[in-house]
Amino acid sequence: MEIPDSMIAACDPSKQVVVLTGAGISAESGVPTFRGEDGLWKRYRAEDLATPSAFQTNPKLVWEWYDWRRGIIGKAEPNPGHRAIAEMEGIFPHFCLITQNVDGLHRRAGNTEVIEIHGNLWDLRCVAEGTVREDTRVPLPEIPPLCECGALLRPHVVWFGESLDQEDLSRAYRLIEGCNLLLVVGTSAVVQPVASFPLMAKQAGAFVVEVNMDPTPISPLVDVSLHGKAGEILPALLEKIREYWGRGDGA
Ligand code: BV8
Repeated sequence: MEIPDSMIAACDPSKQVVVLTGAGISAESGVPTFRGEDGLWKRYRAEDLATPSAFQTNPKLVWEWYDWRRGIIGKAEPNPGHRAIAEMEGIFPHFCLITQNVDGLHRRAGNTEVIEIHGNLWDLRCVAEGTVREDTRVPLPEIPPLCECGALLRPHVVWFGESLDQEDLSRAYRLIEGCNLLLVVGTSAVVQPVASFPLMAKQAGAFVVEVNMDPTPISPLVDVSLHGKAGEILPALLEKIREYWGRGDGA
């Protein structure tokens, strides 16, 4: 896969860089994507399980799905794609990662400037008190888990039909509208409002690059589309940036 020089020139380490990721960045870690043929749970669509009404109706079923996903993610390791994005945080002084993923693998890879805009499935929230605690036990000892107050605990994620955290969203909008370079990795770009971020960045004058196995609805609007596996493309891109712009990490 050829990475055009025009793209490397846009990766100026002095620039404001935003990386936006979706489930595709975790695919090479063995974490099923949502809409791929490996489908998160063949019998159900994510849109039918990751909703407040599904949880209201059958908290046990929704928790079985999340406990199953936590089991897979708990055994997963960050892959070279995650690690390349973690290294980018060290090269670009003005860097932020916005991820739709709830698996926590970017933080495990070393990223600290991260907005987990759809939450994190290792955090549990009391439906009555709103308090949040991290619980990484796999499997959970009881399904559905209960708070000390007796109320249900839910995954601290944003479900379909739920609004995103306002602070996260405002920060993400500021970053998207102020960045010079947006790298969009491994997302089918169908879930709103995040799916509109690439167009917003483009309209604000950013150089937008897509890394995906397949074309997506945003492919016609990006400056460069790199088709292939994120775990292969991102390390190659990082190497080219280092060659073109100097080591960047002081090496
Ligand atoms: C909102 C957390 C305001 C949970 C997720 C009707 C009623 C209510 C709302 C709506 C409605 N109709 C539309 C909406 C809006 C809705 C929406 O967008 N629906 C879609 C389905 C049309 N959005 C919402 O509800 C959002 N809230 O709008 O609030 C509001 C409030 C009330 C009423 C109206 C509006 C909340 C959305 C958040 C949902 N939560 N996750 C959990 O994970 O359990 S979304 C879920 O999808 C994940 O976060 C996931 O990340 C995200 C997006 O999917 P992708 O990450 O893109 O994953 P996908 O599998 O689709 O694609 C993977 C890609 O990777 C593919 O392109 C593939 O080619 C590529 N790939 C694969 N392998 C690789 C690779 N690329 C590179 N390398 C590889 N190796």
